[in-house]
Amino acid sequence: METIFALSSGRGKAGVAVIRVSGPLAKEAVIALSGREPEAARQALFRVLRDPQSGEVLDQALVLWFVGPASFTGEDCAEFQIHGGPNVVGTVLAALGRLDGCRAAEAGEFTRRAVENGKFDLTEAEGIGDLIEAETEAQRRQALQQMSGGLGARCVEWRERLIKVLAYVEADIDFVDEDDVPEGLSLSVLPLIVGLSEEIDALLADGIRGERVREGIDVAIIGPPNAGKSSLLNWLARRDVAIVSAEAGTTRDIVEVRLDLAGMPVILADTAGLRETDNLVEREGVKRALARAGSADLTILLVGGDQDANEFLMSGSTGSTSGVEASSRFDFPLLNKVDLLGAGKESLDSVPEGFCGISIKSGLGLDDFLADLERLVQDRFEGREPALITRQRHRDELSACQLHLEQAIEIVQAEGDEVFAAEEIRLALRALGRLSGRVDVEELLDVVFRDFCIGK
Ligand SMILES: Nc1nc2c(ncn2[C@@H]2O[C@H](COP(=O)(O)OP(=O)(O)O)[C@@H](O)[C@H]2O)c(=O)[nH]1
Ligand SMILES: [Mg+2]
Repeated sequence: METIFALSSGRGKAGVAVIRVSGPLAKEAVIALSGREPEAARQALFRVLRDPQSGEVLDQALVLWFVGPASFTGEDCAEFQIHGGPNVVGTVLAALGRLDGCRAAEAGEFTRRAVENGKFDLTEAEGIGDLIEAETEAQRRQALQQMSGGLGARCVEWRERLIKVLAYVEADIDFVDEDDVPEGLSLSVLPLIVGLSEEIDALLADGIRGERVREGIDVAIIGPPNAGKSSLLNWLARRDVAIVSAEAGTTRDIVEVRLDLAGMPVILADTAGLRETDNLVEREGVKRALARAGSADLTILLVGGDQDANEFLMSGSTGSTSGVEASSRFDFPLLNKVDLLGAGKESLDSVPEGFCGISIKSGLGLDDFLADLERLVQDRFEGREPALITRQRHRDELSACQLHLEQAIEIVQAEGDEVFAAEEIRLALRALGRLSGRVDVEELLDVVFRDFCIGK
C-alpha cells in the first residue's frame, strides 16, 4: 500500500493550510520533514519543517499524528498544519513527493481508503462528499445525517433481517426431510419479507426530496412577455442578472440563478415570454420555456396586471393566444404590476382569485410572496426529518431490492420452490450490499450459518 498525501484544505492564500498524509510511511514522512519521531498520537506538536535533502527551513507547523486504525482512513496518518501561502504549500508538497513510497493522492482517495478499511460505508462516504458541497442549511442537515449513517444504519438493519429470512428459507430447503423442521416453514417468513418490502416502499415514496435538496430544486418562472419575469428573477436574486426591458420578447435563453430560500437550495429559471411569434430565435425560446416548465419541480406563473390573468389559470395552460399548450400546471400564480390597478393596498382587491398580487416596482406584496414561496418549497421538499435517499444510485439499488422482495413474496405465497425464493432474497441482499458497499453476501451467510447453527 502506497503512502499518499494531499492538500486537504482549500486552494489559495489562507492563514492555515492542512496537508494530510496516510499510509504505512506516514511516520517516516513526519520524521523526514520535522527531524523527529511523532512521539504523541492525537496531539498538536509544534515542529520546524525542513527540506529533507537541503535542510532548508520550509515552515513552522503543527503536526498531528494518528496511529491506525484510529484515524480517518484507518491507516497511520499525519496532518501538517502549515501556513497557507501558495509557496509554502507547494514546497512542502514537493518535499513529500520526493520521499520514497509517497505519492500525491487521487481525488477522494483518503475517503476511499477509509471505506476499504471499514471506517464507514459507501453511503456515509457519499455523505462526507455532500457535506463538503453543501451550500444551504437543508443540504448540510441532510449530508450530516447521511454521513453519520442515516441510510447506512437502515441498510445494516435490513441486511440482518434479510439474512435471517434467508437462513430460514434455506433451512427449509436443506432440511425439508428432517422431522424437527416443520414443512412450509418459508410461509412463516412471509410477514418478515412483506414488512421489509413495505418499509422500503415507504422510503421510496418520498417525492424524491432528498435528491432535490442535494441537487437543487428547479423553479421556473413562466408567463406572457412583459409580465415582469426577469424583474422577478432579479428581485429574488437580489442582483441584476437578467435583462429587464419594456420591449416584449427580450428574454430568449433560459437565465438561471442559484438561491438559498430559507435554507433550501433553489435553481430559479427565467424564461422567454410565451407568445406566438414569427421570430425563429424567440420561437426557440418559447419552446425551451415550455420544456423547462414541464420538467421543473415548481412553476411560478407570472402575469402582468395589464394582462388577462384568467386566461392562463382557467385553461391551466399557457393561454390560447400563444397557441401552445403547456404540459405543466402552475404551482404559484402571481399577478405583477398591481400598481397599475390602483394606489396602495386597495390595488390588491382587484387581483383575480387564485392569484397572489405583487408589484415589483412598488414592492407591494413581495414580502408575503417570498414567505409563501419559501413555505411552499419547504412543505414540498423539506419534511420533518432529512430524507434518507439522496441519490439516484440509492433509489436504483433500493428499487432493485424491492423488486426481488416482491418476487420472493409471490413465490412463497404460491408455495413455490424455496430454491427460487431463496435466490430472490439473495438478489435483494446483493442490492443492499451494493448500496452500502459492504462485504459479499455469501461471506456473511457463512458466518451466520456457523453462528446460528441453523437446522441443528
Ligand atoms: N408598472 C410596473 N412595471 C413593471 C413592474 N415590474 C416590471 N415592470 C416593467 O415591465 C417591463 C417588463 O419587465 P420584464 O422583467 O423585462 O418582463 P419579462 O418580459 O416578463 O421578463 C419592464 O419595463 C419593467 O420595468 C411592476 O411591478 N409595475
Ligand atoms: Mg424577460
